[in-house]
Amino acid sequence: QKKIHVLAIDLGASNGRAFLGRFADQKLEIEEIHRFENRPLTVNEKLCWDFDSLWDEIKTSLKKAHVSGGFDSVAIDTWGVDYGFLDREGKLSEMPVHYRDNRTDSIPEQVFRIISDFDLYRLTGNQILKINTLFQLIASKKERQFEQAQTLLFMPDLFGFFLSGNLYSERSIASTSQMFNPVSLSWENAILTPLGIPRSLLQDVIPSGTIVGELRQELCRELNIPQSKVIAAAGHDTQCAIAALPSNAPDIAFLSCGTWSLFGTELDSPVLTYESMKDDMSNELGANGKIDYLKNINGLWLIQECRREWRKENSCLDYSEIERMANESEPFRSFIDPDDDIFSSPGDFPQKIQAFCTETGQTVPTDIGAIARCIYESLALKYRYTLDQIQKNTGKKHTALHIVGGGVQSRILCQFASDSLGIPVYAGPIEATVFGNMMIQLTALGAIQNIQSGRSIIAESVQIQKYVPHEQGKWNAAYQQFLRMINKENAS
Ligand code: LRH
Repeated sequence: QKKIHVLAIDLGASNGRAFLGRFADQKLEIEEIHRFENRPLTVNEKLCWDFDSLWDEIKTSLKKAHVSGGFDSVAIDTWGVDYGFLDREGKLSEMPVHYRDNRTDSIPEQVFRIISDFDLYRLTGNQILKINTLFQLIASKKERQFEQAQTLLFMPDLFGFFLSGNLYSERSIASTSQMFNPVSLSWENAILTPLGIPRSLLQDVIPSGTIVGELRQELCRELNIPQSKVIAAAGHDTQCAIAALPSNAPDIAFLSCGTWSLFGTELDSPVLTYESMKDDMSNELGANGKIDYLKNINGLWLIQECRREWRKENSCLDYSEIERMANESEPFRSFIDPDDDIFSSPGDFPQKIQAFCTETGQTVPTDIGAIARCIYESLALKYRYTLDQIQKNTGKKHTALHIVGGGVQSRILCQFASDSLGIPVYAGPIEATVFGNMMIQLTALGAIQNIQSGRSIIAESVQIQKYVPHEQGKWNAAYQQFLRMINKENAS
């Protein structure tokens, strides 16, 4: 069989990476060819994507991939919800704003006066989060950005336009927007019209894994590379990661673990009940057309932000050292709700965690180990809270959890997840987003049949680490303590 080369470019919260995949004889080998920073810029007091530098890095990735053996196709994925506007000439009309900017702080409440939260949920299935595209768009509208804008493109589609010159809206990323109906698989006019969002801004939606065109000729000339196909894989990084679950067992519980913790399971149809909305569950479209019924939980962002602060004193502090200190700290002293609003924007997290513990009448963690332990335990307990909600809303029972993504490297978190849930955890692959992006490209190219075959190939080619639950009695007691804290918080 001829070798097929695919290039996956993944723009993540801490950095962007380009990987070249070589596929032959039903085996996929991946090689990292480029890594670069992806830091937000502050422009006019707004947190923005550093679009120009990212576009330069993408071009460097294309050149490096050419030198490393060339590629038949390329696909870009990014985090969900963010977008950019093109003007009448097809030029970027503003720097795309980063969802961590606080411009949407009071927007959801303003929107609920026109459409209730339950109507938004029933029509889109998206967990109501102030970062969702819909709320960002209302902020853009208030800032009069619509005046210049002719076209809205979600970030992976925006880079796809720069690569191919074609306009489209890939389905997985559209389904993070709170404007897309997961049943009719179309933009939801019952939301767009009353909120004054012109349908003409939005592109027609195409399924994940569509070949959208070829690299633009001028771009190939500029970089001195041959043409190759541009594919809309799953534009949404989470959906790439889920496509790479190393198992085809039914009713898998998964955790796509990185800056965010996306905890959920695959379903054939969405759950759009009031109870599901109250449980903060999302229904997002997977690359295989299934519904990913999941919760967005603030993930290793909490540790990343603490480390940023601690590094001001100790510039060498790395994650393994933080985990070692957490391991040596006393268990179950205090818990936070990882999704409390104070943890949504950056800045002095150790202090924020201490403030949360003070306000909830708990022991205040003072050193690095105690704060980190509080975070890891709280995340693991929030996973159990979420699994209970999922099982209640779907009537299904899950007997194992698959963890994929960078968080697989956090052994303490994988172990605590198993302990807290009382089920085995299978951890790996770390590079799930890249594997998934590539498998979806290979499906589009006809080299593999479907996502299911891709998952079998991944299961055979990567190492999976198994964790089994320990100390069940203690974790059950801790969960009761966590529930009391979280229910009190929700009530207040
Ligand atoms: C994870 C992720 C997640 C959310 C968030 C904004 O990277 O894509 O699924 O959408 O970022």
